[in-house]
Amino acid sequence: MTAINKAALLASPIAPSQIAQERRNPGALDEVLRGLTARPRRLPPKLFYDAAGSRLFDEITDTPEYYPTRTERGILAEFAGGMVRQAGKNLTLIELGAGSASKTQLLIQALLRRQLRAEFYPVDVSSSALNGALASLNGHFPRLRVSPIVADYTHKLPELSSLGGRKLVLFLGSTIGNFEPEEAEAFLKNVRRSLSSGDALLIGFDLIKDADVLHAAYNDAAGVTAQFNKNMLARINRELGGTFDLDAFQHVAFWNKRKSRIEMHLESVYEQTAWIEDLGRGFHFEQGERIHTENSYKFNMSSLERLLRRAGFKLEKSWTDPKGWFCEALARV
Ligand code: AVJ
Repeated sequence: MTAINKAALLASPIAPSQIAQERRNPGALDEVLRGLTARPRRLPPKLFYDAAGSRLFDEITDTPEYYPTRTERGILAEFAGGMVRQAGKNLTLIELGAGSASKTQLLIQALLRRQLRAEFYPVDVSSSALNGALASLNGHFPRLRVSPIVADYTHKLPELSSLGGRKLVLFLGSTIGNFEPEEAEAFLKNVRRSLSSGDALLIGFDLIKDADVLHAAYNDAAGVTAQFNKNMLARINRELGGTFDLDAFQHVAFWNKRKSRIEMHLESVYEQTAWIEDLGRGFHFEQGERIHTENSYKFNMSSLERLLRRAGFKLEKSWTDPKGWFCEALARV
């Protein structure tokens, strides 16, 4: 058994220890404490994605305002064949931040038209999202072997060197936009180091566009994004014994043109103190004080090409939609 298969078994999404972990989460304690005592206050976006948060994100992708997912799906639907052909023969797929892997099916389909069998290693922090991926893929693709890996790939990438075939790492959905520019570069350097010459990366970038379109995508009329943002606090309540009143915080999202990013914050509606039992302390908020929960960086062709080059990749080919709203880039080690 290869190292990665062992890891996949150990990190099995149905391990009882992980069910217990959804109630009390010591791993998150340190980051929550550091973030809430920092000025300005912040919480890391990966805390969005527990079972409820992953479900809410899927709901966001169905809102009429949130264009990235359906735009990227359109690009994949049209060009998946060309993408896997460009990547090369005998591919093994690894997807970082796979979530429910719904867009990936388009690439898998295209891949299985070119090769008899394939292996797919979806990696995600959310075991419930991976469970969904596993269930939908296993029935659909008998020639695909799926080995899910529950891991925080932002801290440590799974060991890829023992995998056979030419590796194609997928990093879809513009998740790269959640990293600060220097973190994005360091992260992609890490990915590069775990690959061999000839391996490839297929990465999705959300592109800079009209400010109103960007703003609406993060302020949907149905309020799903607001709920998603507040799930961060709901999760602290559930997992760390917090007393955050979700009605006492307001969802704030806006386009920061100078920094080329959407910012999301939670703003205290009035002066208040929230307690976190597992930290044994309270946190005082002034009226209007914000917790910065997410940045979502947007790119243009030259900024994405530069990022890839600095990380040691060569942009080989890219695909976009008719409006030029989203870009799928194939980069080679
Ligand atoms: C999954 C990081 C790409 O930044 O657009 C959606 C997350 N945040 N709505 C994004 C998100 C608010 C999303 N990414």
